[in-house]
Amino acid sequence: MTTPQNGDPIEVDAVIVGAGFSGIYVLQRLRDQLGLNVKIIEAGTGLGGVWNNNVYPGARVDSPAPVYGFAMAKVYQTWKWSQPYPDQKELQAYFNHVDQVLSIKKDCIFNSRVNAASFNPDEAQWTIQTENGKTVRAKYFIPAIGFAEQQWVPPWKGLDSFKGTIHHSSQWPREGVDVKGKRVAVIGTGATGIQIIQEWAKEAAELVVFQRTPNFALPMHRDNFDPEEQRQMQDGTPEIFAQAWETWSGMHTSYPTKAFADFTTEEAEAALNQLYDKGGFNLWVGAFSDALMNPEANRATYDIWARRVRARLHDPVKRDLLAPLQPPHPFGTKRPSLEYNYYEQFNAPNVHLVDTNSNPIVEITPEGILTDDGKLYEVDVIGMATGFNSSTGGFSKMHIKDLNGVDLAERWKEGVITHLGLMVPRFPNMFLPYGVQAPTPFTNGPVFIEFQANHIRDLVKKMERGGTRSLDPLETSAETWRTEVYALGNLTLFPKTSSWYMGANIPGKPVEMLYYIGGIPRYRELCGEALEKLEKLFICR
Ligand code: NA7
Repeated sequence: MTTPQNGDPIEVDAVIVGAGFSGIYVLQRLRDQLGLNVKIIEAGTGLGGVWNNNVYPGARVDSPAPVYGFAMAKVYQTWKWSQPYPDQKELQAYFNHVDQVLSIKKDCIFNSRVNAASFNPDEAQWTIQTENGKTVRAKYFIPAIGFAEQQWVPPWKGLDSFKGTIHHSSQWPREGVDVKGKRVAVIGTGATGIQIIQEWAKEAAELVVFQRTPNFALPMHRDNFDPEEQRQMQDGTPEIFAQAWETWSGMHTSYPTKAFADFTTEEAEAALNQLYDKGGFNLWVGAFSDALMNPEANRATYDIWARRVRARLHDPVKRDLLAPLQPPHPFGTKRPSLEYNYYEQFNAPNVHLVDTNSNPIVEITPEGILTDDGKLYEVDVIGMATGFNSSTGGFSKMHIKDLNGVDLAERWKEGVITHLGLMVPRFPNMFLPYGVQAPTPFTNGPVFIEFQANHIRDLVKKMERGGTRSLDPLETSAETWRTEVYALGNLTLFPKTSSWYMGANIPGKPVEMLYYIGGIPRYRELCGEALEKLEKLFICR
């Protein structure tokens, strides 16, 4: 690495943007296994990505330990998880542990947001700039910004006029928000909304929940591990990772092999009830191999879910809104969340539910939230859990330019184009881990990212050995990949639902299958084939 003089650019081999799981994995692979000079540029204050930034009440991962973690022995052998579903504080401590073991922070530039990147084909170099005036040059450019970089707040009239405070989940004050004795509202009932609601319902004087679509939430069994369980888990971790590596989603779980038609009604109900009781994402994974493709199998799954949840709710109006008899969309085609006592909270007299599907929010006034029926809900604090412009949104402010100066955001305006969700034609030497058109949100992130980091390492190694200065996929390779992503999506029920998987939560965003549903093992095979056929599928210069 060249030592910069008075504002000269920093020169390295690779620049990664983001110090979450992806950024750390890629740094470790390129730096420690290939010996490259690598820097991470991170907008936040520390390691962890969303686990450093998302400090809203109740923030907790819904993939279980230890498989939601790094698979390096020196990391897991020296760390004990205290909870099956670790909360944000434990994850933050975990990332500090990761730093102690892997020495990550020494190669990070914190508090710096990338706002421009362009590739010079003559020099085969990326120039990356940050808002605070830093310039870094590198052969490889790896935006590892996750899928939740760009928050979404519906443009309601009057947002700025509110006299109380509004906090989006991704920009929560680190010192917390005291809601004791206050009237509060939560807008949105995705994974985030559910976590905030579970906490605020216990503390606030009145909580008003604004729900547009019910979340088909599943039980999270989250009692802390005892020392014996911790020891057993640590001993079993290598095997758990090895098993997770082979599954469709990178989770340590088994997948159904029998279709719905192979079950009697009684057998199907028993299997579904068992999965509901088991908790976690087991019911999402399903009792039937065709649960996400066959409307009948899907409906049977929904009916058991609704029956179980309805039994937990006392108020008939809330019951019909939270777990209606008719599903508003096929089960599992919006991401189900995990809940602990979400439904029981609605039995408390201070927790109110407003259906914004039939009665939308029309305005935020100085006093509170006004709905279409003219009713004003007066509150002191609003928790905005309205989600993200997933995956593509985060690139809009990075101004990444292709060989012809075309912005990536512009390139994707009419629909995403990538090869294997990892590279984009005309953006040479740029890799997008945990990105769009990859299996990303259907996977347990760390396991999937480990594979992608290995694949990036292997591509870079091959380039370095072969003297390849720049590599980007052919347009035809990317077109073929998009066709594959769409075709697989169309075999499922996902396109029937307006979800962020389809880009449908953001007005004006093209509605398309944004993620690859073929699972990690198949995706891995395809990446392996691509590595073998570089000259056929890529432009190698
Ligand atoms: P999500 O899952 O996108 O949830 C956003 C929620 O906000 C969802 O319930 C939306 O209802 C609701 N929403 C969005 N816009 C509106 C408007 N205009 N009016 C009313 N309600 C609205 O985001 P999360 O932060 O909960 O979770 C993101 C991911 O992070 C999650 O899946 C995990 O992987 C971690 P809708 O369903 O669109 O009707």
